[in-house]
Amino acid sequence: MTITITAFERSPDGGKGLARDTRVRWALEEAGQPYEVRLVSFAAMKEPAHRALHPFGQIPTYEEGDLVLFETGSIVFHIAERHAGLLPADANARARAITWLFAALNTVEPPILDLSTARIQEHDQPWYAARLPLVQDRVRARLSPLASRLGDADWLDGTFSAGDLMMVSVLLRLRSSGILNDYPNLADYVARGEARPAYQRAFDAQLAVNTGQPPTG
Ligand code: GTB
Repeated sequence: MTITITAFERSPDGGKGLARDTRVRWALEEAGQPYEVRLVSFAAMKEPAHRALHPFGQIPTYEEGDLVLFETGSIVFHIAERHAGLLPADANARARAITWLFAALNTVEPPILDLSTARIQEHDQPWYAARLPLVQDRVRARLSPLASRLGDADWLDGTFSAGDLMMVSVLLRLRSSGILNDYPNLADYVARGEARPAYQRAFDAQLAVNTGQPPTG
């Protein structure tokens, strides 16, 4: 059955892979599933036709036959459940991988988004300089224990899983802040994720949309 996702017609990041269709593309690539992409403009996202797929008028969405999903956590989990490659077979290891997927979205991503919002939207506010260190501290309060838990392991719980896919996707948003440089094992972890052929294919595909160049791979 054809899988169709939606993505920005033009991502505001110009193809750095930070828009959330990249994590869905990555999951589909890891699972070896072909997919189609419908590009939507900011205006079209707020139209009833798109809101029927995504009540909040955002990307990405996921369509597969009668099934329509939104929220990248739910989409990646769905892909991981239906196809091999993103969740271990052992029931307890699987539950732990799902725990990391939730941890990435519920515990690690919120302060990272807050930092991103501060840097992009609040930098000209008179209180920005006073607030920024507080926001950065809240990011560090998540990165320090995450770095301790990862230690010198390649992945968070044995083999690469949907939990790592989501955690790396979330951490990538920090790159421009420079904070990851203070956590070398997390920086290496992100680099390991980015080096995966499935990530490269996903990245190249979204880049092609944003530069008008066909993917090379
Ligand atoms: N919780 C939802 C999920 O995980 O699926 C959040 C979805 C979401 O935030 N979608 C964003 C969107 O549609 C695109 S990814 N925004 C348009 C709108 O709300 O009107 C977030 C994003 C956007 C741009 C960059 N960037 O340019 O760097 C990075 C991330």
